[in-house]
Amino acid sequence: MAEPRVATIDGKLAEEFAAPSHVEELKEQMAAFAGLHGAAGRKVVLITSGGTKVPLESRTVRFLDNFSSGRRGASSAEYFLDSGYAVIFLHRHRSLYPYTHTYSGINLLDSLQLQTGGGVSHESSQVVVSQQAFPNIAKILSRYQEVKEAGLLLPIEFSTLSDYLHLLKAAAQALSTIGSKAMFYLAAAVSDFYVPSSEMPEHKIQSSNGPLQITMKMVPKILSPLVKDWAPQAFVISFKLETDSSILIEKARGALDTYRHQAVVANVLDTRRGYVVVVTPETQAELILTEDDVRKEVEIEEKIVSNLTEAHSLFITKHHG
Ligand code: 9Z3
Repeated sequence: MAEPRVATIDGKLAEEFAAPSHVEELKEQMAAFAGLHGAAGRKVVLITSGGTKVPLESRTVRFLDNFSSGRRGASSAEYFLDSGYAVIFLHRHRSLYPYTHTYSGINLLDSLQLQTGGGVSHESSQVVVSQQAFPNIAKILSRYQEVKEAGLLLPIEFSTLSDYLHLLKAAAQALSTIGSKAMFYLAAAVSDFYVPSSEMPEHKIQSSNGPLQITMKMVPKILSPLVKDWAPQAFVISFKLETDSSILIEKARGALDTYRHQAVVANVLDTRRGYVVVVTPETQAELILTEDDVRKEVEIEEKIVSNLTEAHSLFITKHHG
């Protein structure tokens, strides 16, 4: 008899993907965070953000990566916080981060000035931030501090595909205690391919061996156990990225049919900052950033989050009210 699918994925996770050493500790932190905010009547969203690193050698010199900057996740986190959610921000190490993401392109040293106050020693001088170089810095800093003091943002980092898979499973289990109040917003760009640890060379692959040929395996579809077993009552949103817009919606619908979750945010690589489609089993909403929005510095994430938070409220009342 065929083994149940979940057992297969759990088995694969344990066998072929090394768990980060502190996964249990992080799971407890996430469970405590969810319990606290759930008890306070708050909804909790788990945002995944950034790309994944897939090592080609155990003592890793080389790895497969992808384009994702983490801006979608970082910016969305701010809008979720503004909508009253508590946020677990599961993000790629050094990818963009809520509140600081606006300033990611800025050279810090070009934006600061030294005021020496007449003395010669650097210790007695003051460093002044130019508000021109950091637009809206006072407002953003004050909001960041507010969020931090209220304990509304729990940042958790991953680097490799293995870290990501184990931490997402831990997060799903940790959030299962708050049922439909939990939302999963899976914006990270996760590799579809990997080299199992059993097949990975220990040392740096030698170029003296000639051209490199690698066979990669398919990454198990983590959405399946997440929806069916780990957090079956949660509101789950996946993202679908394509470069060919003609297959986008069909792919998004395919994912909904396969995994039976609540919505797919579909986007195309080149236009992802200004156009997405939120696809649900019954509906399809095009979200577009107009020229007027751009002038007013509205971001597409504001529209995505507003669409999904509304749908999440309806979901809670309808299914578990
Ligand atoms: C997305 O589609 C995100 O919107 C982006 C955001 C990664 C494009 P940035 O980080 O970009 O702001 O630079 N995320 C999911 C992409 C993905 O890999 N989905 C897979 C697929 O489409 C599986 S879930 O098959």
